[in-house]
Amino acid sequence: MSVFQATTSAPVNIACIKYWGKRDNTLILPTNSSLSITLSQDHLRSTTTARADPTFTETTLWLNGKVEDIKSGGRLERCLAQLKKMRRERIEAKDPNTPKLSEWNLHVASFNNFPTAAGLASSASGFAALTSSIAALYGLSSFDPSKPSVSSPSELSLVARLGSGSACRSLFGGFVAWEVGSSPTGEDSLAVQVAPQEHWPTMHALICVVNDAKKGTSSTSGMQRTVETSALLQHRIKNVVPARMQAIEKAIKDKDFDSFARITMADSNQFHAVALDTAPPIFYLNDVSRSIIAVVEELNRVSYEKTGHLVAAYTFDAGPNAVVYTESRNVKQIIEIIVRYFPQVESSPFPDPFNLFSGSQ
Ligand code: 2P0
Repeated sequence: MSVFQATTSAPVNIACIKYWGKRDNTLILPTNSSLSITLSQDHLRSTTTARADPTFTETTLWLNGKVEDIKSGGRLERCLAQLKKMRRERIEAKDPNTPKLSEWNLHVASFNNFPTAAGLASSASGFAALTSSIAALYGLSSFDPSKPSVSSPSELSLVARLGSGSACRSLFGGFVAWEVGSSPTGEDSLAVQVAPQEHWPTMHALICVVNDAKKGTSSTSGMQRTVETSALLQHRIKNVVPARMQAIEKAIKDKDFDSFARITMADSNQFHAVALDTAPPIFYLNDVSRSIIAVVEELNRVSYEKTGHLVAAYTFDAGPNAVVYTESRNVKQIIEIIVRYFPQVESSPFPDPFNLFSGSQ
């Protein structure tokens, strides 16, 4: 008897231009474009196995070994419905002999190798891995380069987006834009690769785990409150992000680290300003986060005076953890400095544990 099962994994992505705000909460359509780097090493990944079987009495999802509720009309159900529709239309309708997997229940098991919901983009890798594993199970994506794929990564990014906005960017490696789109039905709000990882292989991301506890305000509810209450968000959407998207894409194409770093830090700071401009205000950074900003700013000031160039760029998502982008030649120096100023928890003067590991992007 045939077994219908597929396992894929997807990494976390870290945004340089932040997504914060939806214009459609059901279809997950953003208020602005965003751009991220997908991490390429094994530290921060979700791995998902999907299996279809006619004997399964219901569809079940396990997240890190625990059964998750599948809410009726919820995000997961919308992703599954879309993948089933693609399977029906693109495969089963064309070949009457092919098994009708779209009619069978699924068992889906997903594992994160890092803390869930700690501002480390677990929903991004999670929904990207879920989408790609079911797409592989359904024959929508081909792992054999000699066979044409019946769906492109950008098309699958539309499905992952229905699960979690930032997930659409984890369908690609390297440097990835999520285009805001203008259609009310969302078909042009998809991810595209700006450049593959090999384009700028010296770019590294240092992940500084300031606190791996579950975050206080979820991104979903936080950004909704921001859309409802922040005047600064409207300025950001109209007057800031479009020019920044163009400028950072150019910086990436030119491998211009100075411009990349300035834009990335400015956008992280504006995102946190917008969070603060929300009523009631949202605080994601803590004292350790702010100290990391001070250290990187000072490093860049000294480096700029000496060489005319910057050495590092910090960015923070919806939590206190820092990601520091730097190029290969500066990784050792940056790690040494961070560990000197933020010793590991045993001897740390700070209340929060501080762990650091590095990976190339
Ligand atoms: C980003 N974040 O661009 C930004 C920066 C957090 C700060 O994408 O509601 O978990 O599932 O679409 O994708 C977090 O938002 O929110 C996020 P939903 P998501 O990476």
